[in-house]
Amino acid sequence: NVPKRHKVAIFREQGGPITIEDADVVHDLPRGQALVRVIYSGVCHTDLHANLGDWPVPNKLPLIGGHEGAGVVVKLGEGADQHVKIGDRVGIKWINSSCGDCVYCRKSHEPNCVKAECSGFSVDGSFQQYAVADAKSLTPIPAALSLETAAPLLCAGVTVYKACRQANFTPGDTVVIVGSGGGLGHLATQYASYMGARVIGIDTGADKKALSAKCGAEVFIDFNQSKDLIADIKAATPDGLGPQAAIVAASGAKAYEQALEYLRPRGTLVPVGLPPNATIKADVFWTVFKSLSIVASYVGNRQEAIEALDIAARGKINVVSRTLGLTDLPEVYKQMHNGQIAGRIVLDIDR
Ligand code: 8ID
Ligand code: ZN
Repeated sequence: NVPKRHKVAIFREQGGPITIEDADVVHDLPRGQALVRVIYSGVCHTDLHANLGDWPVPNKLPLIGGHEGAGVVVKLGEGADQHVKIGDRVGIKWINSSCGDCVYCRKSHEPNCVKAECSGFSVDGSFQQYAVADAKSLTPIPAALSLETAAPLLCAGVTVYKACRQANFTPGDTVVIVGSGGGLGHLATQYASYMGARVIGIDTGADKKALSAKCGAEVFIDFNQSKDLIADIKAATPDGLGPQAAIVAASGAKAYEQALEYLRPRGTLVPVGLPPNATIKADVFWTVFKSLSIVASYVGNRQEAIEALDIAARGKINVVSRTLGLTDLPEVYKQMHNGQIAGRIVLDIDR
């Protein structure tokens, strides 16, 4: 009882309009693939980068975006039953498939797989009612999480959970979350707090200030109001030496500018946000003299996805989202572009 036609949100050229259209449902599933009835999908800033085409890697065109899809398995390709069953509640994350055999997959670095396919980028994603995905790469959604709550965890949650794990802090250390009021940032603030960090949130505006506090940030600094960000951040750490780590989860290049300067000696910068045409400038003398690390973090593997959702299922993470309809996607991109979204927007795919 899977229909022949369904609703999709699609664009045909970089920067082109998003249109809601009827399209054929893929019924002929390749080996190892599953058909997922998507119920909700989060909207990540990456989806906007893909629409605008502002990254140096090309995406598929025309493209159905989306990579925070939560739904139910409705059909299986040959062999997919080794991984999921019909009726399973599953998530479609950014890594749609990885080969499993390359040197990176063998070491569990699935995001770096030489043949990785990305949902809503190199293959069609979750902004459609029926999406095809590699069965072994689907994330099981724990019973304690609604599909609506699980959606933002499938990219934003997994990504910042992994970033926190790579940030080299221990309980009691101070960690800066740059972009603490955004989709990734509000979850990073919570995962870092859960792991024992004292969080300084950086973002702008009253909504994002309130959200950062609600997510556990002890201090909030508005980057548009601070006259000396480096001094303000250092002053907010107990010994004045600066934070142990800075996780940059902002989509603007400015967010990276001073991070290496406010870190304490032996601190770690974790680049996560992906502003186009941005560089990280590291003064060689101070980087060496302060023994700083730069540890970039790119989504997570299947196990990290399971762990990120499990922590939320145990009530430790509060996803802050607002639900709109698939037809609202163009408006969501407008608001996202203008920095007006605190937390995450989730789309009800049937609306
Ligand atoms: O695996 C990865 N590395 C990964 C995974 C998922 C997303 C990377 N990303 C990237 C996205 O492509 C995007 O570039 O992370 C970035 C953030 O994604 P998002 O959280 O989905 O975006 P958002 O909800 O729009 O939040 C961004 C926040 O950054 C703030 C904004 O105010 C907003 O709240 N911000 C900006 I723009 N500039 C800032 C600055 N200079 C800043 N906050 C502090 N200082
Ligand atoms: Zn994403």
